[in-house]
Amino acid sequence: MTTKNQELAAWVSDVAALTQAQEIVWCDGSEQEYQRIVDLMLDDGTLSTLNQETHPNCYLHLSDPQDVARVEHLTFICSDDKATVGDNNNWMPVAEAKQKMNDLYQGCMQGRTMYVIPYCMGPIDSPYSRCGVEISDSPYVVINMKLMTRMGAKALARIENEGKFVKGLHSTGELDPDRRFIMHFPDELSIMSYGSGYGGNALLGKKCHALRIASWQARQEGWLAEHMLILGLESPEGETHYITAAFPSACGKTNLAMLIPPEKYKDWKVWTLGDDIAWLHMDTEGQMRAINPEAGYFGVVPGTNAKTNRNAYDMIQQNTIFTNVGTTEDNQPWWEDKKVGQPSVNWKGDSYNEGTGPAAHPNSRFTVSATENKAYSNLAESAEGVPISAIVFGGRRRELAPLVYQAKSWEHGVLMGAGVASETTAAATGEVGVVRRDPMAMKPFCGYNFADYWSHWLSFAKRTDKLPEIFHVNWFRQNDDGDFLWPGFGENLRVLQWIIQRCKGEVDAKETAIGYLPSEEGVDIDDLNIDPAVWQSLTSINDEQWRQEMDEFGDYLESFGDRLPGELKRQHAEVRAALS
Ligand code: OXD
Ligand code: MN
Repeated sequence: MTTKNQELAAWVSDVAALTQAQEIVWCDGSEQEYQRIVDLMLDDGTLSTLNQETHPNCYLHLSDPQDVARVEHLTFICSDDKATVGDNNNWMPVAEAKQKMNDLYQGCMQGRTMYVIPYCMGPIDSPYSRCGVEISDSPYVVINMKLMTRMGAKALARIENEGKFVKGLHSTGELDPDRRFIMHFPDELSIMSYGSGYGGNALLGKKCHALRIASWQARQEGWLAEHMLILGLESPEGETHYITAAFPSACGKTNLAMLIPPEKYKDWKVWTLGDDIAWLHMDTEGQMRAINPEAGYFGVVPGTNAKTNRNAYDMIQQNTIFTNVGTTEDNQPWWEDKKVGQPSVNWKGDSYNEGTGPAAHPNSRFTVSATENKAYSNLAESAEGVPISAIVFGGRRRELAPLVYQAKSWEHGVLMGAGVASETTAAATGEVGVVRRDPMAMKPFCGYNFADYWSHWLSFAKRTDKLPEIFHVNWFRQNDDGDFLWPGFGENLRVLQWIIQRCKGEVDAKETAIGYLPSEEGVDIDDLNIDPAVWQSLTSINDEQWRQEMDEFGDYLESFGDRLPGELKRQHAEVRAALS
């Protein structure tokens, strides 16, 4: 296979010359190709077979122990205007970054196969979808891209028709952390990644294209590229509302997107459209619609069990690539909190001993096609996407943020999103458990200055009067002993139900300085045995703590200087004044 697209053909041959690849393989995305590459990896030991009786077509990949997460400190946005990139990103001038990367790529694929991977982010026939081509020397990338995107011949055909695509060049290099960079060139829609084979650093369709580059394009073209799940909530009467929700990495987006209603709500149904990324467009009627650009899940494994997420647990029993989990004596995948089986080998391939660290790396992952999910909505394949009723922001906060509250307006909702802060997780290298500001859960992913990004969000208010309602949730409140105050998981449905009732104007709420909170009877918790004092603290605010929070948040906003939209300042001042 080659291509009719001159630009693509020329780029492929330039890269082959630069990297001195031994062979070029154009990926067609077929099942046979997938199997062929799996077999090749089984042969060279970069993949191993898991127990095929219990886990048919499941494989295990153990990454380099120094390459287990996204590397935010080595991730750069390169454009000649530093101010446009903003202090929320690492910045490098284009020429310097290109020089650095071209030096690294020089001859890096000698003796290796260079795969050309055309892919489409979003349904292949959707006007909202965008295509890209990743060139990579990693077979692991090829099989993951096959599960995560619409990859291969159909994507190439669309590229040849449209003529426009994002260019992503990736080499695992030597996997040396000192020779590792993830560079983005939004002005020319290109990405260069070197030195890591892991997830978001290497599967360039995901964070690099669908968020960092896409957020830049979205600003220019009037839409939003967001770190959000998309779900449909169907009532017993058969009415479905669609919700998007933004949470920082490893804060339960996959669990929420696949929620199984508790017994009391068994006639309700949650449909999954996406678990990580949403592209939001306004249609000609002024309705915001969402598509999921991805076609599969790259989910965090630890904690997934039959109780916490039955759908995900069932989904990963077959046709799944596991990365960095442990294994049992009989070669089944094993991870902390799986609740069944015992580990015998850990994620480094060594025999497992209690007290020498977890069996599965905390950021170990499953890669699986979305079609394996029983709750997958066929509307995820629809070209026009789904209409969004509510946008939910959330973070992992031990204290402060109530279980749920609603913004008073779109503009106030933008402030709420900008105010997201969360405890860090193992999804990125660095300290875990420290609260950091993570506006719209986009801190690692917004490809341009947050101040301009907030202006862009605010601008939607002028375009339509049918915008979604905005909410904030916090499933992670704890008492002094570290116990969670809210049961979470399936019970979160009760909060989603309140959210939809609020969107429909069916239920009253308490007005507070920070937004509308559930009134006494607002959320159905009758059968949950929650102590009234606990419920009271989940659904009220501590003015003193909030004053402090708003002051810190205000300082953070001020750090964006003159670019900070006046409207956001006004919204902040209003909330702060109401707390005084
Ligand atoms: C992810 C992440 O992998 O956010 O989705 O890190
Ligand atoms: Mn994510």
